[in-house]
Amino acid sequence: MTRTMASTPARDGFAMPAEFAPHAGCWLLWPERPDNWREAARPAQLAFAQVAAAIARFEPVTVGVSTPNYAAARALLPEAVRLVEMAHDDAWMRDVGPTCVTNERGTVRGVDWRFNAWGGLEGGLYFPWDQDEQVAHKVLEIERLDRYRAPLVMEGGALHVDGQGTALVTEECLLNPNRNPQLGRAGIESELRDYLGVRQVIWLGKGVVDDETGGHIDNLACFVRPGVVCLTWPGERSDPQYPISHDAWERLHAARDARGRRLKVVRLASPPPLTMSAQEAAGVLRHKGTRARVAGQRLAASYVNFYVANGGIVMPLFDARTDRRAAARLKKLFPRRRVVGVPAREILLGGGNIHCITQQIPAGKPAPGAGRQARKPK
Ligand code: KQY
Repeated sequence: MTRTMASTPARDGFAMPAEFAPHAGCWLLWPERPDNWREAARPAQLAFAQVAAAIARFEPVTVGVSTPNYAAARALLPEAVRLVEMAHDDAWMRDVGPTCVTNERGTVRGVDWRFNAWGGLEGGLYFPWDQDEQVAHKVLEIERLDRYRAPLVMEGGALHVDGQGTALVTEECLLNPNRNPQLGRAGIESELRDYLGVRQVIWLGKGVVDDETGGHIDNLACFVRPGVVCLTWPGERSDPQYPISHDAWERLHAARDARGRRLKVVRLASPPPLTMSAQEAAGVLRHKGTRARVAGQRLAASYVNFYVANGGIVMPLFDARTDRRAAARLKKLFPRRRVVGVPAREILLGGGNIHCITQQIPAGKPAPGAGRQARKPK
């Protein structure tokens, strides 16, 4: 049994490791809802299966799928991928899965954030989201990891850490009153210190233009290693993304990390502006309460939305004009990892990308006696 701890990770000596630290494995969810994924989610399922297969080259992968979709998913996924039945509302494991923390002894525990579908009734993307809200707990049960239930509405895609005490977030997302209106900047920083075990929070301004999550950091910038941040950079100054990336560039250069270091910032050129076609939009079922998909809508495409696996980088491919350059850049940034590209337009049409659909479980060993005794049942 998974214990729900009455304390906080920081108090217990736990902190979130960086994504580039070793993993025990990776989790995804199966895309199913026809009001977010076109053509009853079939093209997205093919793309997710390719992502799962690519990550499975580097580390164990588990996919959560609803009961009616189990057989079809099993047929599309490689045998090496473990498939488990798990109810969910949509397929964004980064945001609905646990954020894992570790201590010096290698014990892994999970933070289970409150989830409100990126804004609840004030701009959230769908209703209801009660199945998504239970995903993190279920993953922790299956992984036999103890759990911290955080009081904060938060998504895994809204934060990055360097594993040495620094977190990277955006104001657009974390200070949006549709997440934690009772908390200001200081209150949110204090919760991040408690639940991620960080000492320094670096605030960027806005996220990627038209990112429906409300400015997730995982589409804008990420740590490549401690002291080095990779930032999405548009091709044209006239692009509305330009002032946003420029502002992030300036803030990153003005910042110090938890160890007092200045940051090196590396630009990762974005694909040219991409939009949803009329045919793509027409394939999505309209449903009251779910964000509509409209032809001509700009897609929040960013190569920063890659997944760091053990020994690999699984990156999205968007456009033949820019993919190769982005892959070469990532290869340079991660010289000891193999860069694998996966065609990701179908994931992008659903509002996110490879980083958003994955969640790593850090390597570690379970605490001796973990799960023998419940401390605070919920
Ligand atoms: O960016 C993410 N972490 C998730 C994207 C969610 C989009 C929902 N339609």
